[in-house]
Amino acid sequence: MITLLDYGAGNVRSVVNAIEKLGRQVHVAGSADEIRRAEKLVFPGVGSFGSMMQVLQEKGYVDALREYLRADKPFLGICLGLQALFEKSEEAPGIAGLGFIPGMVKRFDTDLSVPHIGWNGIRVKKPTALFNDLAGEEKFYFVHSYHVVPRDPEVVLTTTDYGTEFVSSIRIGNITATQFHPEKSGAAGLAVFRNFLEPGPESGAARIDTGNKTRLAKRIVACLDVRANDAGDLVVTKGDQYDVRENGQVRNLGKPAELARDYYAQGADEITFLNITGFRDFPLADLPMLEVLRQTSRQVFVPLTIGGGIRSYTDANGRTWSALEVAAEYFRSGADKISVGSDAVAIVEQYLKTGQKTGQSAIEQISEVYGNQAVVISIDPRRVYVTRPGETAFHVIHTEEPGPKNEKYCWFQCTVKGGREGRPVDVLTLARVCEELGAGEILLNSIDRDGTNAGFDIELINAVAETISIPVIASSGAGCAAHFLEVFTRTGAEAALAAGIFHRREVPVGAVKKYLSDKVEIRREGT
Ligand code: 1PR
Repeated sequence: MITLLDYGAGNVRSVVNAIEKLGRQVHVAGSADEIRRAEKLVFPGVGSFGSMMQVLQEKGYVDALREYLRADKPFLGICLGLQALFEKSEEAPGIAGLGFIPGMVKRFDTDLSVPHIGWNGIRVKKPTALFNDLAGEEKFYFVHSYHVVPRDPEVVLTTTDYGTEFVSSIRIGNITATQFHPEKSGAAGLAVFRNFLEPGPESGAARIDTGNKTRLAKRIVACLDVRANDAGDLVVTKGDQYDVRENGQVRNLGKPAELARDYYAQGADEITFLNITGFRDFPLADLPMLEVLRQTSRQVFVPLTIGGGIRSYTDANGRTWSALEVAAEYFRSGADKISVGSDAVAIVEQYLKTGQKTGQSAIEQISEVYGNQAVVISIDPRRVYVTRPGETAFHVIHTEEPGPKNEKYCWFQCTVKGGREGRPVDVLTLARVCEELGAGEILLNSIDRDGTNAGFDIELINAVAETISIPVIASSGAGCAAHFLEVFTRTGAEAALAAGIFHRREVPVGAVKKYLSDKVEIRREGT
């Protein structure tokens, strides 16, 4: 029996799903005694170091965990489950970790985007059965701003490069812990779980460190815009410049969970669901959408993002739900990240009025509990042309794509409610403030390019990527594989998202990856 330590934050669902996929049962520990009695313990940590240690203390788990670790029983820590083993973290000064491994946890000190999000490689430093059946070139999914620094180099199992070489997993006896997420790392991650659950003799396959630096892959994201059609069925749809109706009917391009599974099999590095009418309906009443997430997360082992309607609500019974509660329900159903759209614009407008952080906004609250990496801001900007920069107070760029009256300048206006309403905020201000409030990633759409197949808006993406240091997911307009190459070589985007070309099967995910494979760093699985 596998025991899972769930201290209440983040997505343990995906770890349960990965273990069950391998035909094993999981018992979720509900007390310190169950931790002590466990035979094999998996500890997936999500969120922030301080809040994790606080909850472990409150639940009385700290001593039980220390005893378990000292007994050298099989243990697999994941992400914060690795960091917890150390003495302390720069993320939460003054708060003690479990102190099982001498050393500390430090923030990345690099010019690259932080968090380090995406698929990166590992260099295996010592023999282990954990990577049996792997070739050593696989990539694993990382998402973190802090990394461990053990005092004793002997504990290092693998390292990874991201600006600097950092420790990406450790092993001491039967205690193993990884910074990367095996449960989100496709077939390679499932192999790691299998090797932990059924350890065989070490086969040596993936233990050679070639000395080559590992490289973070550019991510290809498949996006599924989901809503109920006029018959009430939840369907994947797709708009042209956000208009999803054709001859009066909502376009129906397939079933959400089925399409997500297909894209995973084809090698998509992430799947994003956008509940595009979530802004007007209470999303927790949308049980089919939660069910889509549950089904998908049982079969798709790459990160899942869900957006649409993440804000506070008062339901029909007068009960008020905070955005954090809405997000929590999505995380419980299998989401790894949530994306906030309309509410982010409202939050930023409020912030600009007062210049004060309140700690109460959806962005602050969700990132506090689940970590910055779990909060994506989905922006729906539209170009507004002007003849000269001083004509408006918003951030203006010079554009090579003149407006209808040959205007040479434009700004990018944020919209809400699926592009239906423009707001007095420009995209650069929105992205900057959201980063400050704790967002971990920007999903940058473009209403002008959406569904046009005309390519990504390079000017927009460059303007945003140069303003912030968190990763940007370029979105809208992909019409062919070359557009992905263009966005990766001409902008600092870390990921590129497309919808229409995948749904219409014009260019499958695998074809995009094949085209990119000798041109930019990508994850090869599924191609
Ligand atoms: O405002 O927090 O409730 O979130 C609503 C979410 O739904 C937002 O993320 C918003 O972008 C999205 N949304 C709302 N209405 C529409 C619509 O199309 N009518 N879809 C919509 C936005 C944009 C992209 C699309 C890319 C790629 N979809 O994500 O997938 O443009 O398309 P392409 O490759 O075919 O060009 P809230």
